[in-house]
Amino acid sequence: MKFTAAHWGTYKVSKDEGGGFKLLPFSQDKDPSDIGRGIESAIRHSSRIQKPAVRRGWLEYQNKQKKTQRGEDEFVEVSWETAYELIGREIKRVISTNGNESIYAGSYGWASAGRFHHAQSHLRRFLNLIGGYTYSKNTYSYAAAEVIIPHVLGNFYNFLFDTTTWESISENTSLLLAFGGIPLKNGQINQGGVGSHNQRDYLKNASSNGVRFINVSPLKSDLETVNEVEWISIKPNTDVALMLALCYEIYKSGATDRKFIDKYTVGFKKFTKYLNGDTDGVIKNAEWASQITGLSSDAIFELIKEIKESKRTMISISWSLTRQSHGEQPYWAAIALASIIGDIGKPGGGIGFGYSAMNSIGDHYKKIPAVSLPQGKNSVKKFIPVARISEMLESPGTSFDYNGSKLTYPDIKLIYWVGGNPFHHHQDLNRMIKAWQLPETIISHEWCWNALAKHSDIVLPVTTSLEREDIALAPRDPYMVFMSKIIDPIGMSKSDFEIFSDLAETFNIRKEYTENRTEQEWIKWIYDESNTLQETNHKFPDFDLFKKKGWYKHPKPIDHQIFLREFIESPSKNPLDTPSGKIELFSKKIDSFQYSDCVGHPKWYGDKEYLGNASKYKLHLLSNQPKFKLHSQLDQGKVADGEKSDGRAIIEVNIRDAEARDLSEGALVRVFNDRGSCLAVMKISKDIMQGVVNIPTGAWLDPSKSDSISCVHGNPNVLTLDAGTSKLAQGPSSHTCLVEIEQFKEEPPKIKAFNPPKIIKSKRN
Ligand SMILES: Nc1nc2c(c(=O)[nH]1)N[C@H]1C(S)=C(S)[C@@H](COP(=O)(O)OP(=O)(O)OC[C@H]3O[C@@H](n4cnc5c(=O)[nH]c(N)nc54)[C@H](O)[C@@H]3O)O[C@H]1N2
Ligand SMILES: Nc1nc2c(c(=O)[nH]1)N[C@H]1C(S)=C(S)[C@@H](COP(=O)(O)OP(=O)(O)OC[C@H]3O[C@@H](n4cnc5c(=O)[nH]c(N)nc54)[C@H](O)[C@@H]3O)O[C@H]1N2
Ligand SMILES: [Mo]
Repeated sequence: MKFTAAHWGTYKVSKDEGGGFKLLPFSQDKDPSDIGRGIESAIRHSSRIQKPAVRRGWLEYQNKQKKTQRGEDEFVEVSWETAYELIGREIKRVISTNGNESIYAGSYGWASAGRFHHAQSHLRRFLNLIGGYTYSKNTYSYAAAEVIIPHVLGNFYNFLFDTTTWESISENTSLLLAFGGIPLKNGQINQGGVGSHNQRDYLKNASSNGVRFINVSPLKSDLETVNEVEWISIKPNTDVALMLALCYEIYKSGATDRKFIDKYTVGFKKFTKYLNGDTDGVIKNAEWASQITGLSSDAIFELIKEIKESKRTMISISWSLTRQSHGEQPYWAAIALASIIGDIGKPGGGIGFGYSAMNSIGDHYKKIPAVSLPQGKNSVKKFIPVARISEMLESPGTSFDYNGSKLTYPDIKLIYWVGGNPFHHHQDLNRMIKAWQLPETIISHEWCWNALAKHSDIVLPVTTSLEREDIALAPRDPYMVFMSKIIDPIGMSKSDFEIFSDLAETFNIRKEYTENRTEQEWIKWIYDESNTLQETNHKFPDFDLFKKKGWYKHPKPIDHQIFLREFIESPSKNPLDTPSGKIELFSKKIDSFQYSDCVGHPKWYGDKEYLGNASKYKLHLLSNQPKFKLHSQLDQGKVADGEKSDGRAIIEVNIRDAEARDLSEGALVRVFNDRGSCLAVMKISKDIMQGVVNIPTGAWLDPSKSDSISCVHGNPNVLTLDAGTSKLAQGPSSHTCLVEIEQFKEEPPKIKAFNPPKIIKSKRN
């Protein structure tokens, strides 16, 4: 039996005689995801990169004369030998003239599942052997939390993965107040692979067990269970104001859990001074929050009543709340609220982070220790917070703040990108496209002609995970899968490992890079080394047996994990990893940084770009995760069509906003602001708050020559804000964005996102 695994699930593969294949649900999967079937139509799609290719302008002028722009140029196909020679020569030149620091290989992105063919690990392993590279820190997923949580609550990854488990919620929670909902569409994913999708069952069980869910979100669909869910629609980016008002009103009414506050937190007094308005003259009461959030004071008091009457309250905050201007604050404010309620560390109570953001969150499996491909050591110390890429390219040498340090941007001459798509993930793409013209050379490995490939100078074709063997071993998922090779590599594509092994030859370091192991030997090495880390009574089966069966389920569940239970049981014996050892409602450390956009306690900052401040652009654009794909992956496949209309992205618009603009269902609209514009198709809905619109991410960028449309396909990142969350985390702010929409009356431009660029057969080939 052959299996394959992806971030969106495990699939049984059935091959037909003509060389085609189908992905069938994995028998162990309770709730298989359709996303995987996207590969059936994508793998041989005309967008597939067949051969190494070099941008003509780069090849002819090596960028000495910038006659052509990245993204607009033709490509020349070359042999692998020529490609390696060009890359080897260029990397050596850049290192000798500008040093390794001038190579950027932050190379953020999800690439494929599979523990051996992890694209970035190969890039880093290769570059570390030749002196290193400027790297990136933190993620696009939750950078603001990654940086603030250690100041407030201790280790971020404990917060992320030791979340109170669903069983504990089902059995003990009375009220689950979910900011940003618990979107089941996102639970399809698990980084590194997933055996069985459980989030739907968990939600259903909790709901049938009588847990009361309240969805605080601009989108109703963010929380769906078997029972009716109360939906409190809130203006995007204003949750902090609501949380602060809940804190203030509970505190003022004398219902604070004083014992909890005194024993487990520091800084409550300073925080309440702010709530009382002692520091700024503004009392953070329900009336105040009502002006900001769009909720009535009555609704806020109703919520307070529910919290007070609830025996056990869980405050859940979705990851999306970090991806907004001041994205540090929703986390800090939610932690303050949970502290005032006092249920932290108790079964089913306290605070939870990102239920259903991935399948493993709130799951009850213990981490399976596993080794990764060793990456070696990076001799370059320079890094950027990952979402500051455009600024880095625009402003070499400029200094900026980050988590208490002053850093400077390096002067990047060469970008090497494998396994991610910045033309998907980054904000304000028009700005990025300009900045992207500045480096001397850009190299990428891709399997399809997406915007990253089209905006590179040298593009090397990689195999997909169906064209090579691998092992799926995600530490937070109990299933391990042997990923069979299903078809031969398409065109001249090679795995990232093969490419870097060959490239290493140019630097005389092939042996150091491969350690004389083949792909198969590395997979076995990962299996064997990981096996040495397992407890004696839970060793993996013999490798050949595992390979033959195709999968293995780790037997050891843990149940009823309760976040921070040990700390609550004994704060002196199990202090938190914060300066005080307690929950910091006031952080002396953050206060000492003297950042005006992130002071020493949770605070409402407002922003220049949210509905409370809308003038020219009156709608708040959300760009949430797509239901039918992972980010931009498999957008060219058939499954992704589920989220499109006539091949274009769909924009969900409240019925009153549609009426006010005289826009009808299915109409083609131009969505625009000062940063850019895209086309999308209208879906009129009552399930989105008035004043809010949503375009899921993932449509491949399809730039147009016309100044009035930046993307004809519907990539929302031509519109989103590219600014750090604050000086503390400098995280991305994609959910902070105001736009306007209007009917698009011209002839609809053709979608060319999936067309390869013009390719010239080279004499050098
Ligand atoms: N507006 C807006 N923007 C967002 C977000 C949002 O909410 N709103 N969310 C953000 C978040 S949370 C994230 S994590 C990012 C995700 O952003 P990315 O992770 O960059 O997006 P992907 O589309 O998954 O990119 C993976 C790329 O790797 C390629 N690939 C796949 N397998 C291989 C392989 O084996 N080798 C190589 N070399 N390449 C391979 C795929 O073809 C694809 O182009 O987006 C962020 N951007
Ligand atoms: N199907 C699918 N699943 C995925 C992914 C994917 O691409 N496709 N990506 C994966 C990745 S990399 C990540 S990081 C996670 C991300 O997981 P999340 O961060 O949960 O993802 P989103 O879908 O962006 O956000 C969830 C909801 O938050 C709401 N929201 C946005 N802004 C606000 C706000 O200011 N206030 C409130 N109250 N609500 C708000 C939106 O309505 C949105 O639908 O998802 C993972 N799961
Ligand atoms: Mo993410």
